[in-house]
Amino acid sequence: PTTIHRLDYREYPFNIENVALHFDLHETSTRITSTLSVSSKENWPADLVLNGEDIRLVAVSINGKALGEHQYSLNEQTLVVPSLQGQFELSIVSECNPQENSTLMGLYVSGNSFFTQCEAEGFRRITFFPDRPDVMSTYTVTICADKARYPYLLSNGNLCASTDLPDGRHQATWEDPFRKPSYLFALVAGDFDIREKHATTQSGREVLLQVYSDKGSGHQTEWALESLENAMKWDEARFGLELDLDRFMIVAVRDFNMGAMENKGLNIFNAAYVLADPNTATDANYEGIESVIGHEYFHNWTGNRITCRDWFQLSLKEGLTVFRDQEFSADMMARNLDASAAASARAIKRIDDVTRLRTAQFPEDAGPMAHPIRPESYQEIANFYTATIYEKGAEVIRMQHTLLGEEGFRAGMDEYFSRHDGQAVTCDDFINVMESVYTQRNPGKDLSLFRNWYSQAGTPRVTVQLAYNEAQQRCSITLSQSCAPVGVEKLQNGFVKKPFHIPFSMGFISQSGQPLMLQFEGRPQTTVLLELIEESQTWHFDQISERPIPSLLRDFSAPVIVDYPWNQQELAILCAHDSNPFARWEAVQALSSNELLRIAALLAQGGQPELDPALLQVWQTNLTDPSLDAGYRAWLLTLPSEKVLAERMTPIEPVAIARARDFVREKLANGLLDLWQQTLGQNETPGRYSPDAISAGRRSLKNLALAYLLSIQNPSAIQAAFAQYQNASNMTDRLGALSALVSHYEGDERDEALAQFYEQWQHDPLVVDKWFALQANARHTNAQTILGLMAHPAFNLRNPNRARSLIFQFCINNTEGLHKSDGSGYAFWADQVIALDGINPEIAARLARVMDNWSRYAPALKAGMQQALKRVEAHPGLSKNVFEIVSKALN
Ligand code: B3K
Ligand code: ZN
Repeated sequence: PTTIHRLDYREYPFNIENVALHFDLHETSTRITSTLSVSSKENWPADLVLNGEDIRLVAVSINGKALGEHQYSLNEQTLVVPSLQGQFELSIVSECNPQENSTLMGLYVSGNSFFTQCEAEGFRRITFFPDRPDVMSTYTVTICADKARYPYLLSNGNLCASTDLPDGRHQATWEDPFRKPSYLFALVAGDFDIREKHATTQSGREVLLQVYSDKGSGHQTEWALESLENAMKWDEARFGLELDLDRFMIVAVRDFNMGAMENKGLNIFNAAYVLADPNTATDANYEGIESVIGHEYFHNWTGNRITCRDWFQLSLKEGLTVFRDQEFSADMMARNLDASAAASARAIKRIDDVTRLRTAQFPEDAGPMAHPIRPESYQEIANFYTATIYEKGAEVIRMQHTLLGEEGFRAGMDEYFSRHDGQAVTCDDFINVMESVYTQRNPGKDLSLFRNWYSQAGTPRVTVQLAYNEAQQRCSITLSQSCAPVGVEKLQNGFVKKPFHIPFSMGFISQSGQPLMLQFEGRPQTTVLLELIEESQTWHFDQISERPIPSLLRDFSAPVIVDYPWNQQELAILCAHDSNPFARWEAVQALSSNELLRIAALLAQGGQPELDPALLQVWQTNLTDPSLDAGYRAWLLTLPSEKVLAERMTPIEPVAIARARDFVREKLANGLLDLWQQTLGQNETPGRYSPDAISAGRRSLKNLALAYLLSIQNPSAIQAAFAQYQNASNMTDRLGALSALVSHYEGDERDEALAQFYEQWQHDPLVVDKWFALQANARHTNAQTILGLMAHPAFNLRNPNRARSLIFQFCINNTEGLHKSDGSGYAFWADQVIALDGINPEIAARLARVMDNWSRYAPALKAGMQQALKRVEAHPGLSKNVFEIVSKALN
């Protein structure tokens, strides 16, 4: 496979002003006629290179004259018409087979409808075209199809004509007035339920918002439509950005490779991020829907109006749009709350996002796929829709927000649109704009070192030293940064890493738990923002009357790992008193991680652990502190995940980590039995279901208490769990109870409940996914169990949601099942990667990444993982998607 390098970018030599597409839709053979108005950029001839994959060329003509086979060259990937110059009209007729398209890229059939997915390189599976984001054109699309089966024919922009045709067919023509790259093209044809609403934009234009979903699922789209309207209002209020089309459509599809896609005016969504009602969707589902609907809607400006010059710039739109959706969710969660509840709602959102970063991105940044948020090279771009591009990309934008402040950041965004609207640009263009605002507001300072966040991979480590001089009443803080080479950086000779510009937010807490006032930059503050730009820098704080406890990296002001040797007593004070809710949670994480890792190490050597009473004390304080909201309390009382702990263990002993968590969970359950029981009873949410932050927080705390109590097989809690399962009025409670039972209880009633759950919900695919996922994650589930479930009539490997709910859940989350010492988990993984690769390489490559960090595991496991990787690598006919992942892992 060839490697594509960022520095090899060359402009496309032609402009394509307009694209007229005509689709004659048939399930097994769709004919597409594409007419392009082309003009050369230069005054000399150039080859016209068009991408095309898995499609059959029928005819090519220029200005109406058919080209003979000797006038072009065609291979598996490209159609080249040599030596063209000036202005001309190019017409291409081609055919594809949507029914047989299991890759879900290009044009495909799902259920009884047609859908498209073009980002990143799917348009070339529809027609021959320069399928790259810097070629921007206006599109006119005509769709013809059988009217009875496909009454709705949708594409981007505005509907301008529709007519009936002979033979029961009909056609519709859509025009998108905005220039766009091919990856934003979309087409949908089928029969749907529609929920719609007229809304007025801030400038007073009336727009139509629509949500299309499977026949019979229209009652599940209320939340999606509400979220869409909220997103529209939010982008106006926070960024002054208004919807630029007369209509905005969202269509839900059951077969989809990822979450959703921001096609201009016609977003196509995985049904999992659209459909919800209280009985079938959990609080987490409601939150996910709001955030993904926001994300895709926000792309209209950050992605569509201003797009990427090339795919190396992917984080330009993704990092920025994730930052925007995170802020949207935080604002939505904090809406209508008093100041303190709003602060904890925001902290919860931040904790959630940081947890995702630590679970998915930190390991990526330490492994064979490590790459900067603007990668230097790739073999398959589909493999680079990563946590680094998205989540770390969002952190890099957030740091700019922190350095510029809300107002400065908004000024920068305004300037970005005024300079680049309608263009395909680079990350450098973005940072140049932000730097112009930063320098204006901070004369003499610039963002030159900040740019290293775009060019270097790896998670920097910031080591903190504190020196206190009692006589001078002065406390000095020294920050030192380091970041070892990772991924491809290790292969580059003489590669030297440059320092990062790190905004480091911190405060001091007194020994009695009070926040200390610091004199900094001429004013008193309890939280200060230090800007670390050198390898090591020291700051002095005066009038500090006692040795303080530092509260570090407040609100996670930079995506780094902090090293500071707090002792357990200092941590305990922070755990109970830090006035920054995020940092308080961090202290609990630090304290409990230390304890869990100590116990895991002991267990790995066959030792007998004891629980440090300090941990029990912290849990007790946080269970009873009356100032805490339920949702925030739930986060404080949740043990760090296996994945977060694994990042701190060398070599990784996954089963010891799992056992240590069991041990600590049981101790905390037994030691605080009454408090857990009270918590269970005090957090009911009677009345009509609402997904708001306060109610969702109560449910999460209650279900957490239930899980603790079931971990020790507490008899009354088992009864309570069955009662909750039977009587639940919403899916969060029903699933909370069932999952506590499935994870911790072995009795027959467990299987009865599972069977009953399936019986009741078998008609709803998203609930059936939950049913598979529960079992994939259950204790005692092994590869054999999963193979058994794969034989269930409801299982279908071709449906990505189903594959994810069973196979991915098992391989990603079921530590003990995957790492079975007989190697059965690894063999299962290899078999499934190979099977999926024959169907859908993009999905197969995602599963392949499970083994990324194999070399960091304990020797006995590592050998088995390597062997499984080698088996996949040697499989004949492997896709370039999977090949890139496994070959990099083995390198
Ligand atoms: N931009 C799409 C992702 C497309 C991924 C294709 N492999 C969804 C999003 O980030 O909004
Ligand atoms: Zn996106």
